[in-house]
Amino acid sequence: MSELILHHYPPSPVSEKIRKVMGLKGLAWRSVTQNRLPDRPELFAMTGGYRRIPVLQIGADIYCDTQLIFRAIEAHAPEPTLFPGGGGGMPFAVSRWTDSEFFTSAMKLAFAPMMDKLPPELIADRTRLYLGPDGDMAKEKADLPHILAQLRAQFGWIEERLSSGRPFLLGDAPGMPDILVWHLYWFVSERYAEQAAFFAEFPSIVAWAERVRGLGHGQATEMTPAEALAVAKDAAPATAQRADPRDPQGLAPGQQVAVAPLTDSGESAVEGVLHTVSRDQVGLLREDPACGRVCVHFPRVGYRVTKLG
Ligand SMILES: N[C@@H](CCC(=O)N[C@@H](CS)C(=O)NCC(=O)O)C(=O)O
Repeated sequence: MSELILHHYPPSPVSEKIRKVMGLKGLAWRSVTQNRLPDRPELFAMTGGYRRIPVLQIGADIYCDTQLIFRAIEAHAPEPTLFPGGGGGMPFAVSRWTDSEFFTSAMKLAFAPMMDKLPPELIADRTRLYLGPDGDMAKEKADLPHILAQLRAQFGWIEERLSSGRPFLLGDAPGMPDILVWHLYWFVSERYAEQAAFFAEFPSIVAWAERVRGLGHGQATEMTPAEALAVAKDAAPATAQRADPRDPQGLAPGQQVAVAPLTDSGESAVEGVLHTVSRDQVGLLREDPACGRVCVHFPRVGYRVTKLG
């Protein structure tokens, strides 16, 4: 069976979700450390320019966005499940909140107070990416009390849930909702200097976080970006063609399409030939001399698929 190859970088909170999936499932995986700024030629050759991190690679199948990476790893290694007690579906809805309003509040707290100590090009890049063309991190820094009020209320919902005494958000076993919240707890606790005072009013969260921390990250072995590219080149996409006659856009395998995020973040679209279409994902075939033929997978929610030609 092909190895799980995760393209990520250590301070990436969104990647921390997937590292924690590896821990929850006790998986062995290959770790490819990418640059923190988008100088990632080997990865872009495979994805066709998808800007974000993390990306999961299984042979010549490339999975973009954690929404889809959760599903890809669950399919690859079903036990222990990310959805204990039949808790599927809903965690993806919860992820729309954790990845948007909750993430934005945490991101502002992680970057704004520290902005003068971080490389200006990193601040400029992330401000554009997360806050759009009118974003202004200095303004966010001046607005810290408001950011804290927003974040405090949202962590408060989690405290309320955990104070029922169950060890994890779905009950007795850890699952995807724990990982969604963990990555924001981790982001704030790693970056915000006053984090201990901030979390002091959330004893159930602090105790839960130690349980989630204890799940670890599985067993990672490093691989270089060039080695990962060679893995793709030696493999063929393992995904079978799939059509969906009910697709509301009339998307069908064989069509030339572009896939782009819905945000106003200045990210470029990825182009390819549709190979799989379903209610919640699409897969595009692409060719690049560096990696041969690959299938690049995207979720539907949060992305627009446009037919070309
Ligand atoms: N919706 C994406 C968001 C990914 C994301 O924003 N990741 C951050 C890193 S934590 C990123 O790509 N930042 C810009 C970069 O690293 O180039 C997902 O769930 O995977």
